[in-house]
Amino acid sequence: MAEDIRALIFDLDGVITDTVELHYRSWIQLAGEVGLPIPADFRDMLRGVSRRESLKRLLNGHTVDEETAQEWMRRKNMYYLAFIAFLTPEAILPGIMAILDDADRRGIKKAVASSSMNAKFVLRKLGLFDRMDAISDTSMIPRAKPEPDLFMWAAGRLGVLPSESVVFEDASDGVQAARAGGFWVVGLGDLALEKAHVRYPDLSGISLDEILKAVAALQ
Ligand code: B16
Ligand code: MG
Repeated sequence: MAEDIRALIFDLDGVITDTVELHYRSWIQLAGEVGLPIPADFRDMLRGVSRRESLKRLLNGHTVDEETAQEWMRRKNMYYLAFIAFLTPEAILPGIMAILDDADRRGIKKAVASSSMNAKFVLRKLGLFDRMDAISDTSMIPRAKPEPDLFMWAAGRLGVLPSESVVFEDASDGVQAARAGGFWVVGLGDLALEKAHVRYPDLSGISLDEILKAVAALQ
């Protein structure tokens, strides 16, 4: 039953805001400086994967020593921090605010679970930090998606079961992580998210009521 859903857990990048593009531009800047070719589909390869895994995908089979890897990740993050410094609430993706407002009216809790170590900073810039009942990110939970840890910690913090929670994800690693934890999953975007329980291109015009009914129909 839809009434059994007690929490919504949102991925950040690609769900609440489109920082995918800013991660991409930061890696491109680094790649240009150090002379690395950009793999085809690199933008989508970055979705939901950790900083370390993003570098691995950029290296595309090449290897660098640990000192170089650390320096490149640090530089990429510096460029990313410069981009996100300009984020404002206008960067919140369509549909999110209405869903958060409706969750509040219904007494449904809200959390963010992100593979980004910058998640709290981004949420502050978007004006959403104080609207969340829990926030988990890889600065505190080191095992990124596709491991379920980020979602499990958020549910524990909220005091809800995974089966009482709906996760919103735009990346296959994120869908895999949420499914591994036993959560209901709404997949967003045009990537192959066939393992999500419910799918939408994005949340524009999608009400929480519609989402809860779609989940209830599967129970
Ligand atoms: P950082 P999410 C992920 O965030 C991004 O999708 C991914 O592109 C990024 O590499 C990862 O966070 C790590 O970010 O370098 O800031 O720690 O989708 O899980 O909210
Ligand atoms: Mg994402």
